[in-house]
Amino acid sequence: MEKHITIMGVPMDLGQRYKGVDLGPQAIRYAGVKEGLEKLGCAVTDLGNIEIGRAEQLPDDEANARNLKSISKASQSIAEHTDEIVKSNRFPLIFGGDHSIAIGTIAGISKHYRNLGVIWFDAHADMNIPETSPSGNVHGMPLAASLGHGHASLTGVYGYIPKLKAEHVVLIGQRDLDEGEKDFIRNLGIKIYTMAEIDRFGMESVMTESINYLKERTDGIHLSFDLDALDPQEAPGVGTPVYGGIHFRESRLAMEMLHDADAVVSAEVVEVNPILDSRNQTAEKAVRLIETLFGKKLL
Ligand code: NNH
Ligand code: MN
Ligand code: MN
Ligand code: MN
Repeated sequence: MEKHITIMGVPMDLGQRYKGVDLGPQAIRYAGVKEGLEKLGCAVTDLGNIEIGRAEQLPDDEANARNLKSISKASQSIAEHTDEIVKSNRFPLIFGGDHSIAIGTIAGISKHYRNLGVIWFDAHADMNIPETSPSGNVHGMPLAASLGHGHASLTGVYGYIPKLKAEHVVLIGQRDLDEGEKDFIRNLGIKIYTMAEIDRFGMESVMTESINYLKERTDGIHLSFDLDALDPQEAPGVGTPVYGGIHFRESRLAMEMLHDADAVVSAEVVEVNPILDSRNQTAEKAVRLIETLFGKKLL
């Protein structure tokens, strides 16, 4: 694991309807992420938060993708900043903001890899397109957009399509899939371990399979971690909680295994909303997971 880390905060809240997710980066910093990583011997630079423009009232409602143009514009800037971090040979560690930021982060990272892999922890699949989205919220669309599906303002970010191939993606932790997403996952043959598979086979075998699968096919893995992947009893500070989720202990095991696999090249932690949290516990768990990803051991 690259020990030279650049943190970038992306206070994006345009991809969903709750105020407060734009405070996610500050909540994660407050939970001591830089100090924790430095204790592990990492060299950490924090760029602070990048600028996210305001929601412009543009006629994008008929596309069933709220704030489409504003998100598209922000994604371009997110991609540029992320690209710069990769170019400087540092590990991009990005804090959201809602999950729509992944459109930009993956756009900035993927051009540096022949076959970027993605491991996507989430209660949801984020594989909607405007035609299938039940909500019109763009944070439910970033994985589809990265695969080249959806509105051109999202798929075309940073000038190339697609950013990812379907066979280079693994989804973990899902328990709330929309009908259009289910069809999409089946038709594209996407590798997915829903909560049912985690319950049946255990996180260890799910991660062993996922890591082997991605290592065989890709030249680097981007970790996209939506905190709503965790059970809301343990991580209440998210806008769209779904019960029956991953326990903190299982997620820590997953991060231990990703550390040991030594294949993760970039990471983002998204959807932390401190306004909906209690005592910043969701951000604190996020920080414990990040530390584990970078090699913190219990003994
Ligand atoms: N699938 C739903 C939608 O598209 C919910 C998405 N919400 C998320 N995704 N938090 O991670 O609106
Ligand atoms: Mn998500
Ligand atoms: Mn989610
Ligand atoms: Mn180590």
